[in-house]
Amino acid sequence: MSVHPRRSAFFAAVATAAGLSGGFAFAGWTRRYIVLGIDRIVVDLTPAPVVNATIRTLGERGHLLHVALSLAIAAALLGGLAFGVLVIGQHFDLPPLIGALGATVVAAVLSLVLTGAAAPSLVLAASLGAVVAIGEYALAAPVRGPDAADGDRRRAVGLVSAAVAYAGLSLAIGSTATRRSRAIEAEPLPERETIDDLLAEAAATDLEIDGVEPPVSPIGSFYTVDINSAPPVLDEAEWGLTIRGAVEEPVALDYDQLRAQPVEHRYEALRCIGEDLNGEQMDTALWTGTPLGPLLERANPGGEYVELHAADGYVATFSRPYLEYGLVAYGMNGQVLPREHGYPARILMPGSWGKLNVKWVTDVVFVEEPTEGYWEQRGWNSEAPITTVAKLHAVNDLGDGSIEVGGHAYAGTRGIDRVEVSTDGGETWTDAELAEPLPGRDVTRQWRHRYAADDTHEVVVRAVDGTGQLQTEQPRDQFPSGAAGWVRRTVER
Ligand SMILES: Nc1nc2c(c(=O)[nH]1)N[C@H]1C(S)=C(S)[C@@H](COP(=O)(O)O)O[C@H]1N2
Ligand SMILES: [Mo]
Repeated sequence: MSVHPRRSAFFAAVATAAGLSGGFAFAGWTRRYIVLGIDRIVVDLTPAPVVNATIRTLGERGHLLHVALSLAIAAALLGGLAFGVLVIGQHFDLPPLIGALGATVVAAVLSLVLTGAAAPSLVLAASLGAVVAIGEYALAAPVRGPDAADGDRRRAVGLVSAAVAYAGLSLAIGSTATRRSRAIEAEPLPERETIDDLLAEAAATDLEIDGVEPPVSPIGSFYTVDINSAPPVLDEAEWGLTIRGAVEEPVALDYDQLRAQPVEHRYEALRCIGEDLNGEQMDTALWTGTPLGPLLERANPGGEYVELHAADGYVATFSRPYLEYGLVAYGMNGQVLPREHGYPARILMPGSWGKLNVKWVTDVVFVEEPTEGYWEQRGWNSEAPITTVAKLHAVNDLGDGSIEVGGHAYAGTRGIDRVEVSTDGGETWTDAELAEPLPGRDVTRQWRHRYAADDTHEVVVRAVDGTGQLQTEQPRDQFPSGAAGWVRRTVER
């Protein structure tokens, strides 16, 4: 029998769309979806120079790039499979359904291997197989007669319309599945009144500058940075934390035991070492958890270096003193820690870049010799001191000829003493107004400055940290130790 490559490609494309839709309907945007299974491998295999160049040029949007690539790979694999069985079926004149069955089995196995999730894999495979079957029948029994071309087109349009409807429905169902996967059923946080008081206290320090985040970032606008494109969905009943390795007495805690430890509420900032100097990956939250110190005392570690392991395959490494004021956090801004930020628990360590603050943490492992974590293997410096920065996030025209500029300043545990603003490109400097500091060792601080201006001018901002050290003027790229320099912006008049 003759082979119809173009018509086979058409059916293969529709089968692919149906498969990817069906799989999404069941899995949602989670690891159970084939695209994210592939994404993990793509991220793992991407060479460090490419990862670092992407962070530098695209920042957070870099995610879109590898997600798009993973989607393309998934489509190529499924499309190639569907096309292959259709062509082979025609070539060898196989009875219909043989190819559909084969495609279904292979797609199911492929998806299962990539995601470990049976149900979404079956729905994906069955959706793909169904369209392959339709293709097999259509290719085996082409419409004949004078209206053949018209009949073909009508069938094609019908099939595409059905596929589009199926995709739309899958998208809707899949979004619900995504939302459901993010939901958490855990005991609400204790000491509700204390938390509310602390949140109110933070809100009271807000300078309320248009375009500048409040002192404590709401959960929805607190940045996220992950090596994966969807958070792992962990079950608190199966989760546990161990402190082990070079310790005298290994410690193991399950979720209930963690929640039964002494409670601490703490304002603490996180900032990603990969962010632009004036980037948005810097936020403060109010965290609830238990101090790591007493747990470490129980373990009595001998090793001088630490590895933190997490359920998403992430590892952070650093030397032991960082842990001294560590917190095992299970709450954020009065909520049970959201999945995006590490549910069931994450470690927070004052004075460290965001990347050491491991989410979905499972093991604290003490070792005798330094080892390399996920980002260290890619060339980043795990113990680089946090650079001092004053960000310029808002330039507001107040309408009466005056201008308001503002943002947040941060210097890790050194704190912020002063922020200086220049409105003449750095010739002269004025002290900015500072928000009352949040009571915390490692927090961001809002600043604001208002002035009159008639002409176009350049605003420059710089901070002085708690040790009296002025923010370095010398610009530096984020790789490998964090961005430095002064933020400048031309204001047009
Ligand atoms: N398990 C795990 N922990 C992690 C990461 C990760 O990818 N996996 N990313 C790190 C990085 S690079 C940063 S900047 C912070 C971001 O924390 P957030 O997403 O809660 O803001 O988490 C850190 N902890
Ligand atoms: Mo980061």
